[in-house]
Amino acid sequence: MKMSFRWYGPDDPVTLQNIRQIPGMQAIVTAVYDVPVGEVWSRKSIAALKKQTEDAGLSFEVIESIPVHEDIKLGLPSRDRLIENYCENIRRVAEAGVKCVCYNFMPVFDWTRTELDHKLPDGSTSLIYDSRQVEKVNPLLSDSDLTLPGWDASYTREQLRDVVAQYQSVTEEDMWENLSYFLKKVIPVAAECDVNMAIHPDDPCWSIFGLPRIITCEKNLDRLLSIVDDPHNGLTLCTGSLGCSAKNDLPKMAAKYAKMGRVHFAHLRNVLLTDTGFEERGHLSSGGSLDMYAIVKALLENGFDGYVRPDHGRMIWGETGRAGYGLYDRALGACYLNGLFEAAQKELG
Ligand SMILES: [Mn+2]
Repeated sequence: MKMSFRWYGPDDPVTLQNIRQIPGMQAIVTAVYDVPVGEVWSRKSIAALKKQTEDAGLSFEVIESIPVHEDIKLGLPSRDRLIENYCENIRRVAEAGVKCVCYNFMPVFDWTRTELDHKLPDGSTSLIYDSRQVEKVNPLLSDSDLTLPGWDASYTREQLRDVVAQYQSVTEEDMWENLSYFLKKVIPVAAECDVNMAIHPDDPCWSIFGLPRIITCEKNLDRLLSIVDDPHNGLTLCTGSLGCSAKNDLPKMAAKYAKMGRVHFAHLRNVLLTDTGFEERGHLSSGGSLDMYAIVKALLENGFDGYVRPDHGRMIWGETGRAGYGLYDRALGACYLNGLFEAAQKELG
């Protein structure tokens, strides 16, 4: 297991020096943010990130993410050029020593929450999802005042309406076809560069606003892995995203996919399922609905040797900043996960 931490680049209020001081920290998870989605990353930007990371004593081996342009997910004719750019980005990060690339195939919205600073009983704040709020929102109505926090600010309301409208005729089967088209071009390049592609599950793992979402459950993960049966076509096991649905048995899925050698990256965090959705909580098992130790043990028992990172943290101790991505609670999460891995390793002997 290689412990890692997401860093949003030089503008991130959480510094590389902060991150380095977390016990057991080895690698940084980052991305180039200075070009629009779909374009080729400059070697200069990649090299600068690598240098900053390595100067801080951390390794530059995981990218999260190289985002997939909407035209690829929609299967538009422009996708061939965009997929070629995507492949070029894989080649370029591989040249810089990157071993693992996290990405997702969610239409329009990377993740959806209804509140980013929900106050928990202990006074900390976290991200929550309440289906009653989501049901009130219709992104197709551009004059609606209702929006959700965390929506991609690079879209105007009209652009958002238009891109959501484009998906109205796209079925789940269409999404599978578009994902297959993408994987069949991208995975051979990743294999050639020995970069492990690690798809992130949809968050939450069900359809919202009528948008087709397919990376949601065991059956669909099986299908994804079979599209290109190559170890470079793998998963980011995000327990918080898959764990939003009680139907997903996370220890079982961790065991199964680790055994297949397809878990390259694990986002390990807890969620508390509620009657109307879920709340993000601290990482500890007793704080939420997931048995984090069972998940870690299942990974280790089945030969997992990939990257791990704590995922969204609460805001604690008065910290402010990017929702889910403060320093303190994620650092506590990393320490807790280190403890689970140490215990599971000793138990296995
Ligand atoms: Mn995640």
